[in-house]
Amino acid sequence: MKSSHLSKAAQLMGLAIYGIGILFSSCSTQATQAENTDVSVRTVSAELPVIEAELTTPPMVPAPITRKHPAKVVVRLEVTEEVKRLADGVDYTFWTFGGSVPGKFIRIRQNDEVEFHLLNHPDSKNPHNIDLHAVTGPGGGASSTFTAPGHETVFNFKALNPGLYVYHCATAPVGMHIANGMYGLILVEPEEGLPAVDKEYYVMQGDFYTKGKFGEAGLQPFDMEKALDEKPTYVVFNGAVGSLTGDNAITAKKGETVRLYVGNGGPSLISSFHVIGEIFDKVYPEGGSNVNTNVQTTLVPAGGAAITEFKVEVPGNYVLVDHSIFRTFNKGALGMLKVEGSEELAIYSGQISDKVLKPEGSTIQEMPMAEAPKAQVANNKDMRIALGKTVYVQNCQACHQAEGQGIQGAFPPLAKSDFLNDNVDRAIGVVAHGLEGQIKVNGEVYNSTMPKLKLSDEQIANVMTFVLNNWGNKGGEVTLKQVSKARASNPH
Ligand code: HEC
Ligand SMILES: [Cu+2]
Repeated sequence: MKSSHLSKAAQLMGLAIYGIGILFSSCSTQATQAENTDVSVRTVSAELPVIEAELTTPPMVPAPITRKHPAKVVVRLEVTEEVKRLADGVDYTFWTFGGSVPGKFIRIRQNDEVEFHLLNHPDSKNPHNIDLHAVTGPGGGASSTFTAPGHETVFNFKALNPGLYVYHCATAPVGMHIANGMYGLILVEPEEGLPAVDKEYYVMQGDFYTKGKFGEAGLQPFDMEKALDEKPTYVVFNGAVGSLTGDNAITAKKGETVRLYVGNGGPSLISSFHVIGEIFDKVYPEGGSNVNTNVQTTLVPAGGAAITEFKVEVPGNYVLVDHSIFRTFNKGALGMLKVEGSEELAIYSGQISDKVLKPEGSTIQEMPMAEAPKAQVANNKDMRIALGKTVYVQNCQACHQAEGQGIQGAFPPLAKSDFLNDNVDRAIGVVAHGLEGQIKVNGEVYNSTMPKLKLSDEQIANVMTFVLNNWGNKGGEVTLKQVSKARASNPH
């Protein structure tokens, strides 16, 4: 980033106020540090018990507070700038509070006095500060915490208001610091505490702006133009595509009550937070003290939060989404809650029947996508299999299912498919062109439509290699040559 670019951006974003705050703070912070090395001198109530705050990495939340009195809580949060995974094959230089995006979860009690230490790792290239929305006072702490690389600043605040609050960096250009992942949540429990629940999790949405398209491989730089236009490339929960799916999914057991502390770092988008297949029994809208009951979707503003609670009565997978739904299925805002337990057929029966209603003259649909994204290039079979798995999860799994088992009568199996194993080139053609009409797979007749997906040759080679090397299929590697040959041949 050139500095001229930054200052232009800062002006465009109307950040003059923050800029001034930072100028003042950088002077005053240095002065206080020089004169006053014992920070506890400035603590208001020296007789309070001193507690070192335990901070957690998302999606975990610190244990509920059981003490019945205020304390002096010492919070130490270290800023880092580090390259981490944004999506499979896609890296990004994140700026973090505590090494994760969102930053570490802070849990305190109303009327606690917090001694807040902001550390900025010596390897950082930029100064940072912190504005905690739980703070009453100018800048929410930003004007007291401007911290150069390798420095540590300290300020105290008293948590007057209970609630769930966002914290974020407020160093110019503020939008860029937030867009790089500098946000997190701080919970100020009311004096009487929150009602006990069985599971608590920390989920925070954020939008990311990369030079490359969604899924474009490599280390992706921040794109200021896209950020100014508020057109994110990625919208994700907990800092990366897939940070709450597969092995990273959050879990509960049937009958448990789950509480989600939901934040939205933005910097730009408002989240329409929803859990598919659940109704929030309770929502504390905007993280405040009121409770709404029986809510389907709750708005979480940029720089805002909400607490949602629901009892999970039926086992299965529940999908966390931003119901501005292209963000979920095309930009990454998809999480998963796995609920274990025995079936609950009286509440949810599962499918009872399925009849085919096929309009006359239906044709193969093309997935609307401008052009296939540039995929990461595989240089051996193992890499093809690994990359192909991502292509499969994103493009095929919805129909052919997680283990390639298909759905009887609707989507043919890819696992042990004779159609596939008997003639791999024909199967590649199916993926390249789509397929319509009657086929027989493992003795079962399918007469349905597979859409033509916009995939690059590289992606098709990867996904077919992945399929061939899983679920009892015959193995082998699909080459780019095979794919381009299949593309050139006539569709069935
Ligand atoms: C929207 C649902 C859908 C998606 C997405 C989809 N398929 Fe299919 N696929 C089908 C249907 C339906 C058929 C059978 C078409 C017919 O009956 O003519 C099929 C057939 C096939 C076949 C041949 C039959 C068999 O079981 O061996 C292969 C191979 C295949 N798909 C692979 C893939 C791959 C790989 C992807 C992802 C890149 C994919 N499909 C994505 C619905 C889908
Ligand atoms: Cu910052």
